[in-house]
Amino acid sequence: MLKPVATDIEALKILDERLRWLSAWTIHHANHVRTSDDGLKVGGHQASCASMSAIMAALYFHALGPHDRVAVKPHAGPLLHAIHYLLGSQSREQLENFRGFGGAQSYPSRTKDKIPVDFSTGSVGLGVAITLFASLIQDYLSAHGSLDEADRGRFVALIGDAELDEGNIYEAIIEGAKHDVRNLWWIVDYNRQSLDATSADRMFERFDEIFQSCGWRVVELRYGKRLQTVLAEHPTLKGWFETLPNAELSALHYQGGAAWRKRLDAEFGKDAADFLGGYDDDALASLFSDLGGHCMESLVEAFDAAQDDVPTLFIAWTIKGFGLPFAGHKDNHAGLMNPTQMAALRTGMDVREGQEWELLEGIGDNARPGVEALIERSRIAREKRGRAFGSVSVPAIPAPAGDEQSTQAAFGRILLDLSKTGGDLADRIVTTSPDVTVSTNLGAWVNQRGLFRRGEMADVFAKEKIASAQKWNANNRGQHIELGIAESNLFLMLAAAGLSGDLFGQRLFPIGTLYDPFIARGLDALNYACYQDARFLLVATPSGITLGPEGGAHQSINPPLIALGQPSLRHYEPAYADELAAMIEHAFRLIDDPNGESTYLRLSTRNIMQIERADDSWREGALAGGYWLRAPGDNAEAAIVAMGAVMPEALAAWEELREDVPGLGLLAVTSPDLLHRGWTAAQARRWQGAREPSHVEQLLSKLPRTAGLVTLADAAPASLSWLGGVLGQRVAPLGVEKFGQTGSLADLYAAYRLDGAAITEAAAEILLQNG
Ligand SMILES: Cc1ncc(C[n+]2csc(CCOP(=O)(O)OP(=O)(O)O)c2C)c(N)n1
Ligand SMILES: [Mg+2]
Repeated sequence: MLKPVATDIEALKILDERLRWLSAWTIHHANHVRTSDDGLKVGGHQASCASMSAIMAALYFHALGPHDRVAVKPHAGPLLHAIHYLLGSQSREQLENFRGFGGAQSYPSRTKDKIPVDFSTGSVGLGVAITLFASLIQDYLSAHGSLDEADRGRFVALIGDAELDEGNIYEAIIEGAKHDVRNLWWIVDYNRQSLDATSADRMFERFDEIFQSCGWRVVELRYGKRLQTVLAEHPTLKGWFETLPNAELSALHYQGGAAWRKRLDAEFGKDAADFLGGYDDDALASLFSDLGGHCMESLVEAFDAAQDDVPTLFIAWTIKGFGLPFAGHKDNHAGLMNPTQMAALRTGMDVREGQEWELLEGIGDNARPGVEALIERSRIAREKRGRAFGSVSVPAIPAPAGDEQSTQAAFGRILLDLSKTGGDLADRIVTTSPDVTVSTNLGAWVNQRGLFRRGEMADVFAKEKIASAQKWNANNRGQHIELGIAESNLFLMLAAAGLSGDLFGQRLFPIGTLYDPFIARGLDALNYACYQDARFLLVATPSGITLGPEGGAHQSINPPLIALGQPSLRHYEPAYADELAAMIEHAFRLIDDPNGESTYLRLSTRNIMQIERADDSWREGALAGGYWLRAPGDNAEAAIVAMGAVMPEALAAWEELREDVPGLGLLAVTSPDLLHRGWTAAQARRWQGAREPSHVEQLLSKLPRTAGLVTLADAAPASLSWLGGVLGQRVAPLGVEKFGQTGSLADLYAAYRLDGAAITEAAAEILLQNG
């Protein structure tokens, strides 16, 4: 990093003001200038942007290196667009269409924005924590020899102070401490205001302690240089200033110089007279607004001083809405300047009417060369990076042998085989699990490939020759990253590892395992990973009441419905080991495919008899969401439609009923998610003239419209009952609608109506209705 010279500081201050202008103008334009057809409020956060324009100017035009990656707090999105506008990587057209269809997005989006966005943000807290996991992945890649020292960077999160209430941040720093995380800068825009109000006082001493105890350095930027000097000369004033509650401080910032004067006069009387005599109202307001987060000298100095790799929390004091008419007002979060206020700001910033979008408008001739030079120097690596895809060859993955198997055990075997066979794919797999590595059958893989730690960590039990199936030496070549029990961290880890191709130019194949019911625990982080198109394989096992004796708290019910509604995540639920092997192979291909996605496998601990296959014709259907395990006859009156671990009940019922129900078929559904998507996509295509029916339509058209479907899943019955809507066939849905409980499979299947008797009754009902 180049050392700033005095003229750079001046140029940075000018850029700070340009960013404040451009972000405010972009939002104003979308709300007040662009015509609106629907009368909907467009919105935007002028105050949240003004609060951190200096911080972002100091970062992007001074402190950031070409390999640094930044998560920007969602409501500062317009500042990021303004920065890229100045750098030449954002177009005026995109800014004019801010929050419009296809325009610059409200909150930074990796996939939808045209500018390079390192991490999408929106759901506060998650953008912060993903930087920590990205840094871990950087260390992982370096340790594995896949990333040159020169290509390493720092991970920066720009955080709103109220964002620090999100618990996932603390889960992340605890995990980070275990892994000696480094190269992080988290910068808090400490404007002491949230969305609703001013934030709680004195929490910051606590935040300091929490971060410090996790190994972080905390740097507080409370005062700008001017205010710091003045307060140093007036210790009593300083003492008073530092005990002002957040709400009072914000109110004074909003009210301005006259209010400061009145307040100081009331507080200190004659003692303040001399001091106050030295300032007019504007100067007084400006002095007390000189907080650290608005002072370019302080910011540059602090960033320059933190060049080692110690994770650092900067607490930069700011004023929400700094320099705008609603600065400090507690209601300013979504506040928008009206046209008169905007015109006043424009004049105040020397922006000529009609020249609002001019890049360097209002910058005097003397200052221009300095500003232009700074922009030029910062242009490195600002173009949107190409995403690394399609470079890894995925070998065929054979099904593990065995007449009786569970999908969970088969998963463990498949990974063990991969670890032994080796090759590029196996070397690029990184597994991770929130303290359920052993119970999700990853143990054998870890025995082979080891735990990842930057430093060597011996397995004490193995060294002492104490018998154990798990031999967990840890070193920097290990391929399993063990996490504490925090499912949100699992998904953030998968998000970071799943972006490795984009972030580091090196594709990883991340596999995360957890118990199916605990998906809900990290759901927003899972959605967040999918939202930014991170690629991974999620293996959720065990699932459903099929878990039996372990009971209701561990028996999942609704994850197939979650998956049905989750974009960019494909749900597969295999019954047999060969289906599972095909799905895993396919999931690996999808990870490395530009048009691919992530995969969620819902597995079971139930050992079931494997099926004899005449050929491979089932495979294509299984990967597309379903296939006829027992083809229906002509004019069949009914079919059993079953998914996953309850397939033996479905098969047994099929055997029992097929004589009474002529032509009875058995449809094995492997992905309600894919069937549903295909169905709606085919409908949409039909509007464009394409007639090709979807996979589910083809499957169900083997039955007459009058046929009935008995659907069966160890999950919410709505996972499959919608199938009746495809061709209008009648449905009798069987599934789990109440919380599970302990019991043997026979007891539970009978109580929850997943057994042969229930299938027979459901079939009878449908046939009676038909008759
Ligand atoms: C998980 C989540 N909950 C709620 C919101 C809505 N929201 C957006 S910004 C915000 C307050 C942010 O305050 P702060 O972090 O201090 O940011 P500032 O605008 O003050 O910089 C809230 C509640 C959200 N985006 N994400
Ligand atoms: Mg705030």
